Amino acid sequence: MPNALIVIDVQNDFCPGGALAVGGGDQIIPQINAMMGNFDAIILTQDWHPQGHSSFASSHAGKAPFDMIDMPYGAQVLWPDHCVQGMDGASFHAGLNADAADMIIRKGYNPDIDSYSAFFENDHKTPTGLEGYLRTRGITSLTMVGLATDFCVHFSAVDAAKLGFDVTVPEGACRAIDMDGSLAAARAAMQGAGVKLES
Ligand code: VGL
Ligand code: ZN
Repeated sequence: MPNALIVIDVQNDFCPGGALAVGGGDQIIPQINAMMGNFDAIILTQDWHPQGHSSFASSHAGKAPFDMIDMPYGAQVLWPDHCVQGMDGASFHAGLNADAADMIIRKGYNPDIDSYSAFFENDHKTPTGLEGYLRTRGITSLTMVGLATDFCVHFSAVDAAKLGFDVTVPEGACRAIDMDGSLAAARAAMQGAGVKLES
């Protein structure tokens, strides 16, 4: 059965020196590039926010990065401004073999809703279209790698498993933000949804 490698958000802002740097975020890149030959399809996701996005702390008076806020769709962590459309921080890391991608899916472009998952925005309803792309290509098995384990990889993997895809997350090819136990919670949620965690 056709399989796909889904590379989540390996962008400058999530790598050391970036606006929302994930520790060791760039260390996974050689491994991800080396995996690409083992899949029928390679899909990259790109966090892609307009200026003033509602997930940015700077858009909310009196709020600081990593504060929480209640949005109409649920609780939302507020982030430093990151991955602004067209800015260098939103570009894929130069070391990533982005030329190998069959498909690049952008997310987080809706000013009012964040989108951690590659499948649905954070309202868990609005689709990105990735499911249709995978199904029309006959892809049933997904391996998810990238940044960050506890946010975008986590939400993408859980949604994919709920949609019925066979999902594996090799954790060595991911790195986490890990705030307030978020990595442990993400691992439990992924395992609970039937995602296979590998080293
Ligand atoms: C991400 C926080 C905000 C991620 C994206 O890629 O995990 N995290 N936007
Ligand atoms: Zn984001």
